[in-house]
Amino acid sequence: MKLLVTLLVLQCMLAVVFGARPSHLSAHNEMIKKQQEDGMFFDAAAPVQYFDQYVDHFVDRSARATFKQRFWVNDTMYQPGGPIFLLCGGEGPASALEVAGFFWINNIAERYNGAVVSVEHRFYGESQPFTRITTDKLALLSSAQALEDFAVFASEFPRKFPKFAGSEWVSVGGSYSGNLSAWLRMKYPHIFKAALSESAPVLALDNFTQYFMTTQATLGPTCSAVVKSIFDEAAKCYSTKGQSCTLPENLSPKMGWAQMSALDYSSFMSAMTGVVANTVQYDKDWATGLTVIDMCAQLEAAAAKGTTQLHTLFAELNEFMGPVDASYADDVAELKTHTPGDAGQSWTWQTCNDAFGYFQPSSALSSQLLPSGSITLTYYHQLCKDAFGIDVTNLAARIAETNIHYGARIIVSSNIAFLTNSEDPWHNLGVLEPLKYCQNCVVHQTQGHAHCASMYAPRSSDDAAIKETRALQLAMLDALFSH
Ligand SMILES: *[C@@H]1O[C@H](CO)[C@@H](O)[C@H](O)[C@H]1NC(C)=O
Ligand SMILES: *[C@@H]1O[C@H](CO)[C@@H](O)[C@H](O)[C@H]1NC(C)=O
Ligand SMILES: CC(=O)N[C@H]1CO[C@H](CO)[C@@H](O)[C@@H]1O
Repeated sequence: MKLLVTLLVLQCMLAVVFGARPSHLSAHNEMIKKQQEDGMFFDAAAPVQYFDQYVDHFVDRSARATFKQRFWVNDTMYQPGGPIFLLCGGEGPASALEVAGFFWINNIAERYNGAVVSVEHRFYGESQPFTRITTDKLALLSSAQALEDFAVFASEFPRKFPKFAGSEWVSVGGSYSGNLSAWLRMKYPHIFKAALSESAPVLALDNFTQYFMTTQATLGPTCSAVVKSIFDEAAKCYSTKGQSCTLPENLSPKMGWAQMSALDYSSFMSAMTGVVANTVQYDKDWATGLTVIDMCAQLEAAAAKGTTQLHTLFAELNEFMGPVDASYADDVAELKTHTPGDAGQSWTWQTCNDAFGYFQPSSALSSQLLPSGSITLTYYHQLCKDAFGIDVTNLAARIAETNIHYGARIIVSSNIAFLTNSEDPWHNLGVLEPLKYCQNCVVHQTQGHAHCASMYAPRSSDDAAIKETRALQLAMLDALFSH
């Protein structure tokens, strides 16, 4: 569970990711109930369909096995010749929800008489090439294979559904799939005419210390200090081997403080950051039921009453993220189980093997929030090694290679919208400067919003900043499609 908190915070819809984990069903159900009350759930459910996808795109075509890749179509708004918006799956299960009106893309489709199609990413949800997964099979889980999946899907689709012949494709994605979306347009401009890419970390980075710096900035100084007091207490418990420690049992490791190794300590501390990091990342825009303002008000009020009250509240808040208790051995064991559909495992594999990095250590620069050295880069590197046998001592070199290969922030293309959000810790790895070689492209940061903010269906509470971000995307698409 914990690995979802530390590494998998790179998905637009947190609930869907958490839904994959049975141990958290109760928290998940609570959240769904809340969303239903907010009118965020939909009666219509497009039927699930399956596409025969190649397991390995890079071997001889005649030798290729296939697997069933899930997808959903909403063509309610479609008129012949209208564009098809392909929602690229990311690092979690996909569902009918994605084409039901949960996202703004349905309104866009309506404007251009288009269709919305959601395709699940290989190795996530039920789109599993193998029933049993071993490390050598995981080699087929890569962004390169995933991009081919989407390109092959879009090319073959009109053959399966002739009424869509002649339609042009627009790729759409947020977070990791925002990266895939932009990439599709850049790699296959003959298949994808345009791309919407929000909150995409286009820069691979091993030592992603800015994650907690933005988290800290979004919380603000007072709230950061309150949170820091809890983490400092944990640091004290660890360094004194529990001799001097006021944390209650539900904020303490099961193994006991005295037994903790440095790797256990990193594992534990990254779990401790769960509720804080996720509340910041999904603030307002995607209702987890807790906004930064709510959370900080509660934490500050509890802190004013005393340490015990603060610790009790923090444990309660963290409950939703799963028990804070964590150990390095558990992390490795969880990653080694190789269960198909285990998003935590698949995503950790990709960060190690696809050389994305995206690891989130504490640093001297985020020391207003996290004690220095509490979450180390060594911890993440060791996980790659112990769970998957991937030696990441040269990860920095491989990441440099990935960035050279794909250009990172130098985008030579057209018709791509790169959106970031100022409160989102991931914005640090996004496209932030105007692009010189990208025609009819949008580079824009929405102030005061979190991960994937403009992707969600419009609400009456939308502010001017979100409206502007939407208008910029429509202006880009208006130049391409009639409405
Ligand atoms: C398709 O999209 C429209 C417009 O958002 C929505 O009203 C409808 O319920 C959707 N249909 C399905 C099956 O999701
Ligand atoms: C990671 O980056 C931080 C600040 O950017 C730096 O202080 C630290 O030494 C780096 N760690 C490693 C292992 O490179
Ligand atoms: C277009 C794009 O966003 N590409 C990036 C996707 O992510 C990888 C790894 O972070 C980058 O190397 C690509 O440049």
